[in-house]
Amino acid sequence: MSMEATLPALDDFWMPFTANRQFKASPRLLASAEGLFYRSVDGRQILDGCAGLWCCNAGHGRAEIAEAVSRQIRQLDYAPSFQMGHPLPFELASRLAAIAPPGLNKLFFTNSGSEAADTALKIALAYQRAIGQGTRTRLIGRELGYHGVGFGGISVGGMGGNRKAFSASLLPGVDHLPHTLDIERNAFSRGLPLHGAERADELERLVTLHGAENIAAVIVEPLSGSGGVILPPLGYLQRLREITRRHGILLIFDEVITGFGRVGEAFAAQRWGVTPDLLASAKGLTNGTVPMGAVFVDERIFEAFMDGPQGIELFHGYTYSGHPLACAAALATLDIYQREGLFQRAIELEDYWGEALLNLRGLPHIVDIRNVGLVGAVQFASDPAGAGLRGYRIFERCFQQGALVRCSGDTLALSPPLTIDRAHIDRLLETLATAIRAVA
Ligand code: PXG
Repeated sequence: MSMEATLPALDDFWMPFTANRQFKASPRLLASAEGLFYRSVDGRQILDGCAGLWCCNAGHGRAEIAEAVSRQIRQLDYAPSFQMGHPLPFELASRLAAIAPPGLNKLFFTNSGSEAADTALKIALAYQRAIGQGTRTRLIGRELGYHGVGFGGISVGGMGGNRKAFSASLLPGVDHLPHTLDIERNAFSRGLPLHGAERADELERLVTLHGAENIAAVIVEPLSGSGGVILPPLGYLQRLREITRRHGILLIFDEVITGFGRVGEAFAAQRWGVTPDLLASAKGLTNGTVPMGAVFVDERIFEAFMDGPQGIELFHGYTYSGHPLACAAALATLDIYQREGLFQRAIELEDYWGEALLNLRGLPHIVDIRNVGLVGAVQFASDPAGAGLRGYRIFERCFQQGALVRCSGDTLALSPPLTIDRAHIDRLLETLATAIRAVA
């Protein structure tokens, strides 16, 4: 029997963020995964250049996680978390508090990055009200930012395509900072770009425009992933921190992508020495195995709620907040990260990775290469026939040649598992170079 004959019909699954008709005409299906590799349904090895979707930081098929989850489902499959509890989320919260940036030691659990981002925004709004700053209702996001797909996330998000169809129903009172992509000044930077910290000063302009007393929070990704791997210029995050603090505005980092070692240290906040008031995470929290998100909250914010009237302090939560299987997966994942020193891995490999990426310079149509930690991006000039075509062609070709990369428009993004080594970095980038030569 041919492999194809065993495949299900593809008609009825409405695929997320996918060109469904194009995909179903020529599907790319993965059947299994182990270590740094996927195996496709037609039996080909695919080197994972994306850690799945930025989430499988410890690589695939980790037996410790599988065993922890399967033990847990037998012991306690589900327990309600409203006015009830079970030990695991408490244990996990303590473990996370121990690796968190200073003071961010209170944890709210969600099931995804979108929910983590929305939860952080809601806590920020409720906090301002709780401390008598109820006029602070505005939220500031950033152009090209991505905070998932909830109404809060797309409102503060800055990717036009994700907002257009919902334009009339976005949150009111949102404004956006400019993004920090500046190819003219920063193309082919090694690590964080030198130019552009002053773009943080746009926040002063928004404060003047709206009044600080009306602004609750600013939310940014320390580095924008989905927007095309846009790095923070040196000093930029420090400046945002200084301005938000001076005006009583909360600073939220969305570290759904940057968390759990992607840029070195546990979080970008630590790598770049800037501590936000709230931090949203997901993805790498469970190595992508069981859906889970977590919001790290500064203890002073938490205490403000605990000082209020007795009763439910925050009217927010999910049926699956602190789900036993997700907690078991996260605890086993943290054990692996710590045992294998994976939060240091992106720092150890950063120079080699950056150098290897920059070696692609000179291949056709490349206008910029960006790298930091174990993140990379190669940006191409758009094909005159249409934006995104060139990026998609290279992505497809890489897959045919045995490497998974991501394309967002004409930018290819790379974020391999932190378990990658130099030989596999070489193999990944050789595959990419071959694809670029063939179809760029
Ligand atoms: N915030 C950030 C910064 C993200 O990158 C989310 C929130 C939403 O997470 P959930 O779990 O709700 O999807 C994300 C998700 C890509 C890509 O290729 C990135 C994401 C998702 C899918 C693709 O850049 N990030």
